[in-house]
Amino acid sequence: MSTSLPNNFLWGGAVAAHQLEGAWKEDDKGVSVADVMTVGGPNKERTITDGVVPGEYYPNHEAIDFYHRYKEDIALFKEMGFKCFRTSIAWTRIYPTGEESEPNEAGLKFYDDLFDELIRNGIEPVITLSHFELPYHLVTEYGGFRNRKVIDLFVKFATTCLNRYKDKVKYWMTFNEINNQANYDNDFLVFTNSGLHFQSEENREEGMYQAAHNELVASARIVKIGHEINPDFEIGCMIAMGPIYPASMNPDDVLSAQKAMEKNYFFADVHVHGEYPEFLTKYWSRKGFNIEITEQDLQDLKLGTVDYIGFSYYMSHAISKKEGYSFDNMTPKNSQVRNSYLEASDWGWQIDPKGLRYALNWFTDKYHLPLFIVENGFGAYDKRDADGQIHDAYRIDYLREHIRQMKLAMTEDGVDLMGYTPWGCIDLVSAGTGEMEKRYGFIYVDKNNQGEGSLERSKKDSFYWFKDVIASNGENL
Ligand code: P53
Repeated sequence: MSTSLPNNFLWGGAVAAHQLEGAWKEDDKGVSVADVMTVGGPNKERTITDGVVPGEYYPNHEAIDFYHRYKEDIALFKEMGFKCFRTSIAWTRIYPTGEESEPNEAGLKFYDDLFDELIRNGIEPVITLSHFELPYHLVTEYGGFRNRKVIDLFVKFATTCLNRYKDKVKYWMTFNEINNQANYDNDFLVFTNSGLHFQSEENREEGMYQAAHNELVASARIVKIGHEINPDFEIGCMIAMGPIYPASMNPDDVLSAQKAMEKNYFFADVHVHGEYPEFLTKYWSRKGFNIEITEQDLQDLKLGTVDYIGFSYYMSHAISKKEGYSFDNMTPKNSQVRNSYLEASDWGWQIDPKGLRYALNWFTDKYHLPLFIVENGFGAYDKRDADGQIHDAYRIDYLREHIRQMKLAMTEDGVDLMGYTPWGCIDLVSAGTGEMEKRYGFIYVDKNNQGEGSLERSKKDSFYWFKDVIASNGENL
């Protein structure tokens, strides 16, 4: 059968270590930022506690116990026909505090076994080096990525991984959704990206830019080191993409949307071009920010530009310029509006399949690099029907419409797309809320928001649907 997608298209699924592995202390794993966050809800933020507090419930500690069940889960991925599987390496399994001089062999061995099992099943590992998993020790000791010392510690960790798995892993990404922290008002986003825990007198925005700079330098150094270790490596960045539309044709709204896009996506400019865009350095000086950037940093950025752009896509946003706000003090919080053309999920995420086509074109026009959709999906409450099955037609609808737009972007617009890995292919702990019941999976996991359940796995309707999508290389939707 001739299909519109290339034969080597990477269909698969995506997860992150801290959201499914559990075993938070096993084999000398250290405490990570994910281990000190409680459970929240649709309108309730997770609480970041002062270390691990007895009596609190931390959903990531056990998660779905993938650490002990990965063979069973990989068998299900294989049954669906996955060509690849995206996960991350938990930094705290390899360097429990981040500061050890020698890596923890038990942690390294776990990922050897995991990658071997994937490869044995014909599934290519796609690996994120930093997915909201900073050692908590580096928060209390150094204030997270604001401190330059953490650049070296992260490069050490990444270099250990790139060397160890150089013959098992070809596709890498450095920092997951590095641009989430552009929303510097949000405690969760700056904590998970960079381990930032602000005191009230600090300038949050300036602190965020410093941490982001340190990460961009670390990323560039890792790209360069990676290519020296194995020239066949494909090393990408990872951007959270939600296009920001103008709420109206009012030129104020149009310009506001453009400016908001710049502030949210300059991270990709630095990853791809190896330098800061002019608008940002001008913005910093207008605001009186003093970001420490050395001559060596500028060289490092130039030498470590990425091979591809990985990105997540869940929703789009709309923005309207409000009276009294200038471009410089607009934030998503004070200027975002609901898009009346779109429906939303139970968590208020606006469903916009065409926004995915828009995003693919936007990235292509701007950067001319291969793209990889490494997250997309629909978080929803699932219920067992009278027949005991989970009929998740809403999830299938969401994914089908997004895949349709993705195909149009490839066939009609000529976008160069490497693959598509829906988020949370097996139910896991939500990053944003810590809930188990915000589900994305093709595979149901029996566990609730309070941590009760057998952890038993079962197939939803979407499991059989996605299997057929992959088998037909995207033709049977
Ligand atoms: P949850 C915010 C906005 C868009 C994506 O998110 C985000 C976030 C942070 O929550 O995160 C990514 O679990 C992230 C995953 C996460 C997934 O999207 O809040 O890379 O770790 O689980 C979905 O529904």
